[in-house]
Amino acid sequence: MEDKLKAFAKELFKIDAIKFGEYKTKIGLMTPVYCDLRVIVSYPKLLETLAELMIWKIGNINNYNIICGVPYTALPIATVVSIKSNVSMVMRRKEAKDYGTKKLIEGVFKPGDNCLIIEDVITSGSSILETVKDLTNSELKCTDAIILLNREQGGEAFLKNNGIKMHALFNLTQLMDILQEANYIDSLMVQKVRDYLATTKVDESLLNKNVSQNRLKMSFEDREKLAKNPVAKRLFEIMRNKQTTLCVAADILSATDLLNFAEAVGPHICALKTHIDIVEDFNPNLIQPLQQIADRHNFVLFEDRKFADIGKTVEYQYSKGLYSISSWAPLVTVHSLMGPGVLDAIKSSDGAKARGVFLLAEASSAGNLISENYTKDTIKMAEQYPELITGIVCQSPLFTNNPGFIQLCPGVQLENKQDNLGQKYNSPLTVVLEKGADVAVVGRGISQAPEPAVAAEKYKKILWNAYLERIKTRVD
Ligand code: 6AU
Repeated sequence: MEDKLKAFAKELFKIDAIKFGEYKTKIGLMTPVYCDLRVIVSYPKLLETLAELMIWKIGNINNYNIICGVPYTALPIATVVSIKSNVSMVMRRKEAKDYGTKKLIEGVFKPGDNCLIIEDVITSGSSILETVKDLTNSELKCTDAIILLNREQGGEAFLKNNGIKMHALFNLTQLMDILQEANYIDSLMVQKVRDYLATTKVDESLLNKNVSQNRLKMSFEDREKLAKNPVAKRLFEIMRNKQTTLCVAADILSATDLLNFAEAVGPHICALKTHIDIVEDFNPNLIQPLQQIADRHNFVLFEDRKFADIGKTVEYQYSKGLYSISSWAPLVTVHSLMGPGVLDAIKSSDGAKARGVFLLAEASSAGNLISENYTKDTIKMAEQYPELITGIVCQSPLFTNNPGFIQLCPGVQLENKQDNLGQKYNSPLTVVLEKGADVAVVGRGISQAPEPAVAAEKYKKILWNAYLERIKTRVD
């Protein structure tokens, strides 16, 4: 294969795909060497060789369910790679068509499919990241890109900072060596290109313009600045200060047990989620000591009321009645089912000013009737209320381009995969690394453990390390 690679480099030179002189790159840098792979469509045998070399370089191409070429030059390359490897392809539109479905990604794929990016030349990496942004917005997973030529001008590091590992057939230096050895270029030109590589640096500000804000790769500190809802800001702050993304579900039937439980797990949690209407001996006097515990241990009280009625009724349920939720719970859950009137009701009801909503977009229970469109429309509804919405309750990495929202993921347990009433569980590692959870809700995994405080600490540590792992730049 190494010989094939060398022969291929020489062919590229012969067809003028690699030229020497004075050229301007896409982002405005002058360069003595220019690689124009557009001509390759006129040389089918070479295109075929390029595809074979890429498949060889990437190793196990069957790790990917989908491939995508960066438009436009890499589209024919990706097509041939797809045919040769039998891995299906999607196409990214540069602009969504302004009629019909407005899809940015054409082709058949499933959320979570692993997509390999294909590109001809990398200078800054910005074109690849534009494509990655659209793919991840469509819920495809992108971790690797295969490239014909790395111009060694910072693109590889820039991709790495954004979670993409680059695999290149050649560096510019290697390519120059092959061409010099074949006497296609002289030492003067080689020196000129070497000097150019040593002195040219891609302007960081040009690069940063294109950085995609993928919440899954961002720190809570950075995301806190982008949150518009005051409770989201507070949660981000608590999470990074206490180093915990654990929310416990305190589904406990007695007032005394609830207080004891809150006191025990308090040091390890960012939020305590209640179903206050299940407390058999509920009395409004329960609220004050609960608030004191929350203040002492710095966590948020979160009433999981799942409001789902017309706005006016929700206003009463939220701010009146025995529970007077808005007076003590800064956070509540809401169903999008009944429309935005519910959110308007929460926004305008009496009660404490700093309030936030987790909107339910997906559920952890088997056989739930939530459809893909319902989920998508729920996210859209949330985006209409950035000041009110703390985040989304869901089971998959949605809204990756909206780092100000928090993903809350219930159905988390180490011991069991399900209960006997349809609840489904994932492990803490899975929910953070695969499902996109920022905050994980653990109920019975902690409340029914022999020592809830010990269990809470254990979950806290696993979840926090998984978060650190997720935002870490890939170094391999
Ligand atoms: O860990 P568990 O199964 O003991 O408790 C899970 C908690 C319960 C549910 O009411 C809640 O999480 N929940 C939610 C929430 C938070 O709204 C949504 C969902 O889809 N699944 C789920 O279990 O208190």
